[in-house]
Amino acid sequence: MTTMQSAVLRGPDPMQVESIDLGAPEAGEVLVRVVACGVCHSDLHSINRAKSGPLRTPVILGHEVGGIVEEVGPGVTSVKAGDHVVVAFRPNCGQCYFCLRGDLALCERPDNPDRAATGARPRLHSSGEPVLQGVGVAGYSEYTLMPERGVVKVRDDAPLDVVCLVGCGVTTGVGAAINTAKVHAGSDVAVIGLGGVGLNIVQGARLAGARRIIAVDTVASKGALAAKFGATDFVNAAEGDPVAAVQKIAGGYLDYAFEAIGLGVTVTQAFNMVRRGGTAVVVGVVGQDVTVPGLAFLGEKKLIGSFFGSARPQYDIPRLIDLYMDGKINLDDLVSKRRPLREVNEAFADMETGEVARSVINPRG
Ligand code: CND
Ligand code: ZN
Repeated sequence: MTTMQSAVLRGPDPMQVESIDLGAPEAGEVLVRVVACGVCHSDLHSINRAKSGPLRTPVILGHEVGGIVEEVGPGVTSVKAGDHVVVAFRPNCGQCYFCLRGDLALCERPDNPDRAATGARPRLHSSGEPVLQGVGVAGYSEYTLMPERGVVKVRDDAPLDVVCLVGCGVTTGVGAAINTAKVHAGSDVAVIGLGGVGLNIVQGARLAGARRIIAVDTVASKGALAAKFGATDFVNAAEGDPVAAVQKIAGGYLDYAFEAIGLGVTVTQAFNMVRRGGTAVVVGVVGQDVTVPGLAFLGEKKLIGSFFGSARPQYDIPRLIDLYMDGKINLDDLVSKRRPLREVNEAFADMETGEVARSVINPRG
């Protein structure tokens, strides 16, 4: 049994740092010492769901983890103590219909360590009370316990407090452009919402050889930031209709538009930005119905979703880290702020201003 410090969400109130008990790794499990955990908007969605009621608590959030293997349970062969790893928050089973088809992000039976929610025995406790692993990880903690398929060994020379972001935002964003949409060279692209996810869609489109990449946000400072990731133009959506503004820059409609916020209204904007035959990709977590003009489907417009960048984590995560180490993608400018665990609530307050790309939490800071 290990006792660790974790930021625990118990309902509508801010997270509090508490002592949490964690069992030793069992068969097929890996105990990871968390070096750094990024702050993703999906956790803000969870915090907001806790405020309005439907989220099960107590829960430890945080799913963008870079860490070092502390101990492995019986039968684990792909990693050993001391290995550097990035956590893949949706471990895939490798056996279901979707895994066999190669669509690992769609795995039907993720071996999710959110065990109390799935009926299995919970692994984290607070004075005997079970605590959930939010999005299956619990990264705002000194340690996390993952199934083997939920950790990916990465090269030792990559800084874990940067490449932790490959655990969600980078893989989700770059993957949405390259794996899901398969942006083609020379195409015109818009990205609506320039947080940690949207900025990575921008650089995914750049890697794919897009001609124009029009970045859209309501926060003016995001324009200069998006340029560092390959955006060719910026539209401030606070200053008027972004669909008309994007079309003016592009001289017409686009081939691809990505929504990376999680709002119905911006999904509609993305759909209206693309030309006949074009593709609007919803990456944001949209908790509401979406309205689009039905006749546009006669023009063979496509409206598609993207989950975790349609990634195959064991393949995509090391490859993205190589691209970073070779200077081909920019991760350094994603880290706007570093904070200790006790400031995790302030990191979410920063996110709500829209000014930061990503904050990174150091659980031992
Ligand atoms: P973050 O909050 O960092 O960024 C959102 C950005 O959108 C900010 O820059 C805002 O200023 C901007 N914005 C807000 N409203 C508007 C608007 N009306 N028009 C233009 N810009 C606006 O969020 P993030 O990048 O961490 O996450 C973005 C979404 O992606 C969010 O819904 C998150 O839950 C989701 C996501 C999806 C997946 C997946 O697998 N599909 C994985 N991780 C996160
Ligand atoms: Zn995320």
